[in-house]
Amino acid sequence: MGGNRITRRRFLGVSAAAASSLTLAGCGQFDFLGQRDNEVRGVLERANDLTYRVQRALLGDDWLAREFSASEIRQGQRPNGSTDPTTPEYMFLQQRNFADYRLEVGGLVDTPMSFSLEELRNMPQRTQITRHDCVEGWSCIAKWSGVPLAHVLDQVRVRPQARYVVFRCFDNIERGLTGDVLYYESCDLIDARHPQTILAHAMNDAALPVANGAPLRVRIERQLGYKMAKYVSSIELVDSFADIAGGKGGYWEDRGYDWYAGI
Ligand SMILES: Nc1nc2c(c(=O)[nH]1)N[C@H]1C(S)=C(S)[C@@H](COP(=O)(O)O)O[C@H]1N2
Ligand SMILES: [Mo]
Repeated sequence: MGGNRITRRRFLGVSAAAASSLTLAGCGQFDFLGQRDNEVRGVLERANDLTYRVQRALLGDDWLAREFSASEIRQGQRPNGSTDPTTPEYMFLQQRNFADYRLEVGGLVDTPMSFSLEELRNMPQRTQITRHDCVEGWSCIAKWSGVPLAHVLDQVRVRPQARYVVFRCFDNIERGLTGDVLYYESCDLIDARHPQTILAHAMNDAALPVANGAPLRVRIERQLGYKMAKYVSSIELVDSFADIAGGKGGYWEDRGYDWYAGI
């Protein structure tokens, strides 16, 4: 990677400055934010939006996350969050070693489709050794293999109105009296079509373990760990995620984390 990488920390400085000038100058030159934001939304959320805009503007859409060599894989990928889903749908599939699994892809597409694991494994594959950074402060280098999400999106033909990809997951990250809360995530189409964004079915040269998201999890290598949905059951193309769950685009986002978690 070039010597010009800008870290998230430096961005947050830039975007905090941008956010305060936004407050002073009003929303004049940021009308695209004004359409979605209202007065109640916090400055932090604007700062996150600006982090996103600034990162896109300064770094461009195409830069690749750093890749490592096999000798830099020091330990297994540390499982985090859900590690053993107990929803009936998941346990049923797990019992049969995911032979009946099908990834559903729908929403704003011309041809909704579903794919078996074998079909996904027979598509063009990409393998990459990358570092996973969890917001809790730990990192792991691991090798991931799978089909580029861009390839899957091309099969179903994404409609022009689509802006985001939503990943729905099998795992009940919360088990409450009122029912299970399922994990979900989302990204924009720039990250969805990025060459390192893959639907991974293998990790460190073996089938993806249950603890790390079997049978399929997404890798979005330029963002933090919580964006990388495990146990993906379906993919939906949408023009807004305002009406999904808490409306912020992900399980952790609904609980206050940034939607754009660029590293
Ligand atoms: N479905 C689902 N995906 C998830 C999570 C989760 O709890 N459920 N946790 C997230 C978080 S916070 C991290 S750090 C990574 C952990 O991935 P790993 O268990 O393979 O290390 O998965 C992310 N994706
Ligand atoms: Mo995480």
